[in-house]
Amino acid sequence: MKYLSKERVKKRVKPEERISVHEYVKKKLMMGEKLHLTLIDPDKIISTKELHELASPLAEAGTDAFLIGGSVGISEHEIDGVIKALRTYGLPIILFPGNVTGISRLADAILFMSLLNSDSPYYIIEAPVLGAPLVYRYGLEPLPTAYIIVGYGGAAGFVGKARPIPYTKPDIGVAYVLAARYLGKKYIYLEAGSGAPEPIPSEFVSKASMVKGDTVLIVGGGIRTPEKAVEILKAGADAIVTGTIVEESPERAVSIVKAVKNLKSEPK
Ligand code: 1GP
Repeated sequence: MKYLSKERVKKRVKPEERISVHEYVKKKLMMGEKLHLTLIDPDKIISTKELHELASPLAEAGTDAFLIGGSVGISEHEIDGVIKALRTYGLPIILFPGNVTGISRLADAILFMSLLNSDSPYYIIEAPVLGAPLVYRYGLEPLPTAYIIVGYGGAAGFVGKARPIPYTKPDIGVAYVLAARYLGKKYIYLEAGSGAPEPIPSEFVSKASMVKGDTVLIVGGGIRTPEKAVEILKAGADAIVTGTIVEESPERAVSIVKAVKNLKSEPK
C-alpha cells in the first residue's frame, strides 16, 4: 500500500480521498501484516548524507514509517531538516516527541502521548496540553497514545520521571494496558528505553496483548536481532520500533525489517 504524504496528497488526490496515517496502520494490520517503525533521533544525526545512508536501505527493505524524536537536545529546526530529507522515501513521518519542542509542522502525524506511569503531572497531562494547540495549528494527525515505561527505561524513563514496571511484573503492565484502553487510547507503546540491555520479555508482551482490544500495541527498546523482533511480534505486538541498532549496524537493522515484513498472520 502506497502512503501519500501531505505534500503529495495536495498535488494528486482530493482531500476526501486522503489516507490518514491511522488508516494506513490499521489497513496493514487488517491485511495480517506486522509493522516495523524506524526511529530517527535528530540529535544523533550528523549530516544529511549520513541520514540517507541509514534511511535508504531501511525504506528499501520495507520499513513502514519513520518515527522522529528523542528525549534530550531536540529542536524543531533539526526535526524539520530530518523530515525534509526523509520525504523522498514516501513513507509516513510520525513525531515521537520527548517534550513540546519535538513538534514540527512538516510531519504527517504525532504519537500524541501521555506517559501513564510518570510520577510527574507534566508528562501525564501538562506537556500534552501545552503541545495540543501546536498540533491543531500545524494540522498534524494526532494518534492518541498511552506511553508506558517498562524495565530499564533509559533516557525516556529518567527524563519522564517514570516509575518503570519491572519486567517480572506483567500483571501491572496488564492493568496499565486496560486503563489505557478504557481511557480511549488507540495506541499503546510499551517502552523499555532506547538502548535497553534487554527488550521487554515476550511473556510480558503476550499478557499485555491479551487485553489490548482494538488498540495498536507498539513495543520498543533494546530490540537488536531479527529473532527478538519476531518473538515479540509473535507474542502479540502489532509493531516494533528500532532506533539504536539503526545507528549501530544498518545491516542488522535491515535484517530486522525483512524478518518483520516476512511475518504474515491471517488477515483480520
Ligand atoms: C526508543 O523504543 C525506542 O524510544 C527504540 O529503542 O533505540 O533501543 O531501538 P532502541
